[in-house]
Amino acid sequence: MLSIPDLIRKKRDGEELSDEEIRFFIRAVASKTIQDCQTGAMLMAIWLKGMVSTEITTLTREMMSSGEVMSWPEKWRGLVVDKHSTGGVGDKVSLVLAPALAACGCKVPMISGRGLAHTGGTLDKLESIPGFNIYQSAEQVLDILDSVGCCIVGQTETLVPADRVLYALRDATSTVDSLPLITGSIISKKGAESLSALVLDVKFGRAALYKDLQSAKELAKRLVEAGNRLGIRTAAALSRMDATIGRCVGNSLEVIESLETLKGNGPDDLMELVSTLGGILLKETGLASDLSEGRKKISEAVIGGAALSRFEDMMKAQGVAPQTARSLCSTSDYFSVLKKAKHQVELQAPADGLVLDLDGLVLAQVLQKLGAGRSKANEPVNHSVGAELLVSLGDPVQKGSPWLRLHYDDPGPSPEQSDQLRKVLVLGPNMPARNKPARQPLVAELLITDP
Ligand code: IUR
Repeated sequence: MLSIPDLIRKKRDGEELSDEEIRFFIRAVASKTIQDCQTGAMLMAIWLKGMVSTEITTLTREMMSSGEVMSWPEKWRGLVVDKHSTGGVGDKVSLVLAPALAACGCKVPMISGRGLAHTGGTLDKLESIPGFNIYQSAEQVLDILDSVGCCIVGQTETLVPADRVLYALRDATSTVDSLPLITGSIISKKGAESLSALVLDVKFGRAALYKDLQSAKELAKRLVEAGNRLGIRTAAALSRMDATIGRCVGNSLEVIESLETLKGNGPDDLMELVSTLGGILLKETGLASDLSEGRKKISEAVIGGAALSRFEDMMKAQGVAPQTARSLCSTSDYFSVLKKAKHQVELQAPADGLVLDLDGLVLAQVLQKLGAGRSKANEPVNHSVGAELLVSLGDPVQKGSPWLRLHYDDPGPSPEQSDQLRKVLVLGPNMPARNKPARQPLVAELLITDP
């Protein structure tokens, strides 16, 4: 007879748990027949002693099987894909990537999350569009994928219930940052989507979960391995997260930047991420023969307008009035549809110089406090709060010229917050172009397993 205290002791003493023991634990979690203190103790034992890769695979599989597992029509075999990002600042990749992949022939049941702490969430961004409904049943997802090819929705109650319980207790027991637990949580949800291929955007840098490339790579390897073991063709990109992705941060502003990108006017860094992540998925599904063809197909879908048209259809399928969707996709009068903050103020450069750094973490932290983000789950966010960067890394600026436009509602930034905002911009001496330090590549490494 298995007993929970025995399993906790075993892991506490650094022993490996068998498949049967992990299954027993996860079933007890999902059926709520285990006490929270026991789950918390097991989480801490896993945090302290870790898990070997066979344990992680079993944990992931059992978590996945704790709820509904989606199924797709046979004709979509090999084409169902998704992306997961470990969280960033200004990360609006999903809004561009999902419709671009759909335009290239993929089926994309993208299950996204909300923002927490300083990182933004795709669902919050989409909810700044009046009428956009992120709650869609499994049948509705199937219908939307059939007619449009992509949808972006929240996690349903029935998908991976064990993760919901474990995640809340990890938060309460300081065990969020455990490789086996992160891997189980992320990959079990992707497994329940019955994906053919998955790409992970694992970020590193000051505004990322992991600050250095090495630890981000450790996580990426675990995720790729767990995904592949569930039968999903899984690859990862390690991308830098120090400044912001694109120039806009904040929910409505990021929707605007995504729409501009879908109209062919996107910033280089966002386009690079979208085409790399999308290119990997097209290669993995066989819709492109290699990464470079995949990248090209994704860029063409974005630049040529095919992705914009899918985005418009997706909005309509997810509850946005046709008139509203049309207006967002055909004009640039975005604030006739999206809510604009009460105040806009421009910050001016304190001196002449070259933009050496833009601190995405500090910017995101101030915006979060001004209402763009939440500090605990389920808090509402103010969709119109945000900021537009008016300069990019490496740009020369002149004293007094505007470098940031802040959008805020009352009460505005406190004197300390204004001080922090000024520190986002780091200037260095201006210099001739040939002496400028080379920009670090946005995508540092790819982890792609060849079959
Ligand atoms: N996102 C998830 O889905 N699970 C996790 O554990 C983390 C982020 I950290």
